[in-house]
Amino acid sequence: MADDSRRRRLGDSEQNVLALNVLLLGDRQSGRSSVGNALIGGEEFQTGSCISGRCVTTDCQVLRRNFEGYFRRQGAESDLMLRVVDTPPVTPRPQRLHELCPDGVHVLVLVLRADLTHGNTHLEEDVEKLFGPEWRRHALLVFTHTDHLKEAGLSQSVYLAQTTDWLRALAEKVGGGVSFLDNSCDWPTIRGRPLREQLLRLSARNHHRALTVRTEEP
Ligand SMILES: Nc1nc2c(ncn2[C@@H]2O[C@H](COP(=O)(O)OP(=O)(O)OP(=O)(O)O)[C@@H](O)[C@H]2O)c(=O)[nH]1
Ligand SMILES: [Mg+2]
Repeated sequence: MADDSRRRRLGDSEQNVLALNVLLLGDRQSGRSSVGNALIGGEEFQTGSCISGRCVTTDCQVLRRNFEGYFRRQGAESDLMLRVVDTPPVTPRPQRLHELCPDGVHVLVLVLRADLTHGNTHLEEDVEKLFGPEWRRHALLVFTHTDHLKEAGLSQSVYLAQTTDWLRALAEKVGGGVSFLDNSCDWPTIRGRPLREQLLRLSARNHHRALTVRTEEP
């Protein structure tokens, strides 16, 4: 566990910086890279459709963005430095994750499509192997493709009530709750704002402690 707060020199004064590592996980074409773009407020993660069955993201990629003076902490202004790790659809190997996030992961973002039904996968087991049973306190669920819900006239609460039992149970268990994202509208920086806030609140609830990657079997 690590607290990643530090200070950045700003001329004569010093500025607090809160650095958070965020890991995106989800099935192929779930919208992970689009969520990453919303979080960093850019278009740097490559997105698109699978071509000849090949996913767009084939290796982990880390992008960072500093949001200056993003929030106040203990009475002082603080930057928010997000380091977002995009992943291929298979759960990354622990060693690889450890290389990318030696200080651990503050927030796990599980990305799912709202326009598809989800059978119970090995997602929870895989994540537990990586981080141990504490992981749920650091996780939030993001449903993408919510434009399809709007088109179908389905509210978010009705959608959640109708979804599969395991997913509803997971939504209730994760510390950060659920977020709905329509990546087809707005600029990434605007679309990502509520998600950044949610992520920051979750991390604050965990006192900005990071989950360490388990590189050895317990
Ligand atoms: N309509 C709509 N399209 C979306 C939404 N989110 C993502 N997409 C589209 O879905 C496709 C896949 O999105 P990505 O963000 O690349 O998904 P991914 O999970 O990173 O995909 P892979 O890396 O190939 O597994 C892209 O064409 C996106 O533009 C959304 O909320 N609504
Ligand atoms: Mg991708």
